[in-house]
Amino acid sequence: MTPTKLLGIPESFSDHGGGVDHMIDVVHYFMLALFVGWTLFFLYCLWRFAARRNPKANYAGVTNHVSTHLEIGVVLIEAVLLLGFAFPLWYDRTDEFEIVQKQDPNRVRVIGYQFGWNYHYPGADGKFGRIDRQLTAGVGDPAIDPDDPNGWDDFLSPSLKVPVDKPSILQITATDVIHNYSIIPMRIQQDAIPGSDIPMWFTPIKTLETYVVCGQLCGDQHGNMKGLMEVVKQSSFDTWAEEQSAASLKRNQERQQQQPAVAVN
Ligand SMILES: [Cu+2]
Repeated sequence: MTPTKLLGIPESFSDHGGGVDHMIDVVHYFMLALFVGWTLFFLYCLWRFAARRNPKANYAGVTNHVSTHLEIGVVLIEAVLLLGFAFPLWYDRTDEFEIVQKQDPNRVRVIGYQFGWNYHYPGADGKFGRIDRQLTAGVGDPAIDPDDPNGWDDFLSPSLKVPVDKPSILQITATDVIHNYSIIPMRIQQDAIPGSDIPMWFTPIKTLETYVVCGQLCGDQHGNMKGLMEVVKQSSFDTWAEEQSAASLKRNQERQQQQPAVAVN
């Protein structure tokens, strides 16, 4: 029974999740060792310095350096945790991001708002339409420039759908206040900040249906920001994305035709 299991942390379903869980386990074993060690020390002190064993006060106090050595030991272990586990894990993630960017990942923009998540997919051309925050139609709007042809096949989704065994890069933003996009089963989260587009990435290793939540208290309905997430087979993801993209393209082309021709001189 590892600490992650004991604490009821949901199972990990991402490629890098095992590393995060290992880190959580190591920290908890260390905390357990500290707890047991300091408790024993405390009990020893109660016995060693009890009034009945020491009827006369000793003004010299402790003369050995055991506690100093213990403290140094704690500092060393903490340094090992930070330099030996946390930094390499972080380095791995940031270093691999460069590689993942070149591997034709699945890309999605995530727009947080009070109180929900909106998803913007680039469509069949793989290119997002130009984003212009001045054009926003309100809270949760992805603010796609309707005049940019790259955006005509883009489509929106009220839930997140990603293919299994393929890296997904999510660009996280918000339209009102700071939220935090958290996918606990993927062991990943990122603040959603108005005006910023911050990437986060992960590779799901199993098909499943799960939830995303908001990890930042953002208002009275914060608790309702639970959103559906589906990890599906690549083939069914492709079918879904193609359908959505084609429908969106058709809508946008019709809209384009309905618009009165602009006089060009
Ligand atoms: Cu929120």
